[in-house]
Amino acid sequence: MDALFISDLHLSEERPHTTAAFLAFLADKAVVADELYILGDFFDAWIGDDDDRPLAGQIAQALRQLAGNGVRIFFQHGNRDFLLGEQYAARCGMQLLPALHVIERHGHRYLLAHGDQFCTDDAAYQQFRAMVRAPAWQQDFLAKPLAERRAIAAALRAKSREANSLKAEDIMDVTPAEIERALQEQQCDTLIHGHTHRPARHSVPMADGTTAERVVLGEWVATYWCIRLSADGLQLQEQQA
Ligand code: LP5
Ligand code: MN
Repeated sequence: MDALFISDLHLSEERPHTTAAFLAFLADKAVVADELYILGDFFDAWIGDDDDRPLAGQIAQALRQLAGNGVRIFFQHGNRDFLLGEQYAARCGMQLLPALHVIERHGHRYLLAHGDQFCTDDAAYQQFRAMVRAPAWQQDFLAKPLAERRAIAAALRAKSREANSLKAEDIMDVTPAEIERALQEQQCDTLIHGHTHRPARHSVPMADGTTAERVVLGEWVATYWCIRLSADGLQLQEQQA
């Protein structure tokens, strides 16, 4: 049983090389896996399943083909594509997962998350997150014409970039106490997440004296990142696109 995990591709029309790298990844690595987990910020921005941009169609077709080859595909939302819905997931042949999801493999319990929920020192972001994850807010946003949604998303990106440039680096990383709490609550020994764009493997000392692990995926820019989980254990891999 081989599972692959990816996140933070930030697919967009402006980054055609990432789309090409993803299609190559599907044809080369994913097609021989059993499961593919996409852990958010797959798209750089998602404003609704009714967006008719060609990129959405191209990616849906590629994922559907992978699913047709028998690979099970799972998707967790990121802070850029939290509006990706059941309709688009069905077009891709993938299953949407909740913000925290546990899988058991080879005697370990793995907690999967995008990772933004652990950045609790970033109070401004958590406040923003609570607002845009509320169903009523989403209904209201999705009822707006596409052009208006596009303009709001672009304005928010600009605001976010400006806000980030003023935030300290460690505020935008995960809060260690949140990691320990989540692992403890879900009774897991490994956490896999993305979002911070700080790919690494970290040991996490737990209150009960055991040591858990936190494995962080990287952003797909010049190289791409994936985690492979097999009977041999877990590997964090970086590859030239
Ligand atoms: O994304 P990134 O890496 O720049 O920074 C994130 C956090 N920012 C975000 C905001 C997104 O970038 C916005 C883009 C969304 C695109 C698709 C949206 C479609 C729906 C649009 C509806 C909202 O997630 C950033 C974190 C950083 O990660 C590290 O963790 O710090 O958080 C922020 O920048 C939030 C700011 O601190 C506060 C933003 C205030 C904006 C309030 C305006 C509300 C107006 C609502 C308009 C309808
Ligand atoms: Mn993110």
